[in-house]
Amino acid sequence: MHTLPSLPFEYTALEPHIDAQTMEIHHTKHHQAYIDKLNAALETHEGLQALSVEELLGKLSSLPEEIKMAIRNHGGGHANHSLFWSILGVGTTEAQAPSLSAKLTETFGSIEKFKEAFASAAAGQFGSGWAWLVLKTDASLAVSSTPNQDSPLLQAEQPIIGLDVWEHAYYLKYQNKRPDYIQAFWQVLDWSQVEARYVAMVQ
Ligand code: MN3
Repeated sequence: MHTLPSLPFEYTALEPHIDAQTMEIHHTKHHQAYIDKLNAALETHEGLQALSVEELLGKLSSLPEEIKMAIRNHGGGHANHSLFWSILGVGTTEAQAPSLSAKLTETFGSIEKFKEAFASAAAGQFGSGWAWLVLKTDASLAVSSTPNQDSPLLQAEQPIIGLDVWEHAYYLKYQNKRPDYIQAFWQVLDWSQVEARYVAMVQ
């Protein structure tokens, strides 16, 4: 059984950038619903119950047809939100991500140019979805976006930073102003966590 991970901080911790009510509903209702539906899909597939959600997404094409869509949507939702919570925090800067910062500067020209590319992908994702910084199989970094709950793992890309741009992630505070929410994200991104993710991937 997949279970809801607890947040490493209080629901109020990201105020005023992400409000407590949004965080609580997002975590206890939206994320929990993906987990419930993922578990329901796996109920009759005992052989798959021991796999992590990342393992399931990585082998989606070989899974039984009748659960592929559920794993893609609800397994993706579980993996994406688990990552999202883990990289949120307050009061850090890219100085706490020396290896990743160096690679971002090499790839995009500067941290500011990376942020512009990421914000553009997040703003440009039509409808619901996610913006990503991913590590590709050739060890290069790329900014991308995916619709719905599609995980970069479906393309064998490893997500380092993910930003939820579904309206449920920001509508209570930001309404239609998605770009303001995207800018606020930089205030609550925990660079030490994304550094740890990156280092674990490349070592
Ligand atoms: Mn969400």
